[in-house]
Amino acid sequence: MASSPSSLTRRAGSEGNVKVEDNIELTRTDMTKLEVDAIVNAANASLLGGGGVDGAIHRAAGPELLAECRMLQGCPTVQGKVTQGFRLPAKFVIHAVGPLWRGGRDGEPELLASCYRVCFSLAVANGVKTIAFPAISCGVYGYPILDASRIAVREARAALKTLHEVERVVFACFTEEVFQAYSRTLEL
Ligand code: AR6
Repeated sequence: MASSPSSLTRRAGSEGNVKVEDNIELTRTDMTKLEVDAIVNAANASLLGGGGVDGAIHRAAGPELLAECRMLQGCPTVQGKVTQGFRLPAKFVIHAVGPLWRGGRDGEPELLASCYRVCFSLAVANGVKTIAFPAISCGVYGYPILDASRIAVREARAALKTLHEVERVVFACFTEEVFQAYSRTLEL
C-alpha cells in the first residue's frame, strides 16, 4: 500500500538516522564529514580553536585553517567570519560565536537567533547553497538544547523561506540527546 503523502520523510543515512522536512535535514553525525558547501563552527571570540566541534573542525581541516584564522583577528560574540575548508569536504567554514548561557535573562535567545541569522547572511554572501550547523552554544557554552533547537529550526525555516539562494540546511547532531531535541522540535 502506498504511504500517505507527507512533508516529512524518514530514511536511514550511512552515518545514522536522517530525517527530512522539506529542505531541512537532521542527522546524527560528526559534521566534519559532511559534504556541504559550508559547515558552521561553534567557535570562540579568539577564532584560534578550542574543544568540542571547534577542535574537531580544526583537526579535520588541518593547520592551514588555524593559519587563516590567525589573520582574521578574532570575532565578537554573535558575529561570524568565513574561511576556506581546507582538508574538509566542505568548501567553507563559517565561524560563529554563540552566546554563553547565563540562565536565560541576559538576552541569550535573541543573541542565539542573531548568530544563526549572521551565518545565513554569510552563506548567501559566499554563494553557499547547502549549510550544516552544530547545536551552537549547546556544549561548553551551556545553552539548553531543546530551547536552542527551537531557535535554530525557526531561523532555518525563515532563511529557507526568504533567502532563496540557500537550498538545504543540515542540523548535525553529535549526540543522541541533541538528535532527540531536534526531532522533538521538528515534530518527527
Ligand atoms: N560534529 C557535530 N557536532 C559536534 C561535534 C562534531 N564533530 N563535536 C561536538 N559537537 P561546543 P559551544 C556538538 O562545546 O557550546 C569550544 O571550545 C556538541 O555535542 O562545541 O558553542 C569553542 O572554542 C554540542 O551539541 O560549542 C568555544 O570556546 C555542540 O557541538 C566553545 O567551545 C556545541 O558544543 C563554544 O561552545
